[in-house]
Amino acid sequence: MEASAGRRQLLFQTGNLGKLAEARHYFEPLGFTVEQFLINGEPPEIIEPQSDDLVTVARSKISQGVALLAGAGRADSALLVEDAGLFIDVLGGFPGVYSSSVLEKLGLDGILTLLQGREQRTALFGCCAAMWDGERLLIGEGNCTGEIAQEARGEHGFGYDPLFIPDVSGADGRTFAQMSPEEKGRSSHRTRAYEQLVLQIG
Ligand code: ITT
Repeated sequence: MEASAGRRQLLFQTGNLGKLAEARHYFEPLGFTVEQFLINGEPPEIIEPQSDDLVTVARSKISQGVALLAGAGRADSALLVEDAGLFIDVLGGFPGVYSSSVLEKLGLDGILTLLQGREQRTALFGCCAAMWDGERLLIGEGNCTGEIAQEARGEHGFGYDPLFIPDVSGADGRTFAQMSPEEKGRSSHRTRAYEQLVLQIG
């Protein structure tokens, strides 16, 4: 891992600036500088495999990313990728690994419409984070269970946050988007996945 002035540099291969902000929030106090991985000023195009498993998708993203790093002569840099998804029980786990395109095409209102009249609204947010530390591939997984709100609420966060009420103590029925970044960070699927990664970093 590259280090400057005692801080380690971590490149995050993502096009999602909400994820980037949360990665910075988590890793920077641990002594990392987190930068978005860009090639010619753009996040590199990554082909996501057809799979209903976050780990398979994250592994594919990191191997494509490491090949790009190597092509850029930076194979010894540390690289982070992740794949996340919202799995709604009554919809058989939908949108799951399709969360990104479903959010783009149906939006939060589309999810609320699919759940109209449903009492059963339990869901799980899952995250698989994969890190290349310059020598080894590390995998961390994290989940957060909760339920889908009756309407979108809150201004913080990104993506599905206005719909997701985590079932953690102190949430008091608030969505992730109604919580500060610190509060979401205490219990999120992403934090749990990152915690597993950090345990493996040398
Ligand atoms: P990448 O470039 O990193 O792949 P992405 O936005 O495509 O970014 P994912 O496939 O991992 O990322 O995420 C699936 C969708 O779930 C996407 O629309 C995200 O905005 C959303 N999402 C992921 N983590 C979330 C979180 O913590 N809170 C709310 N929505 C989240």
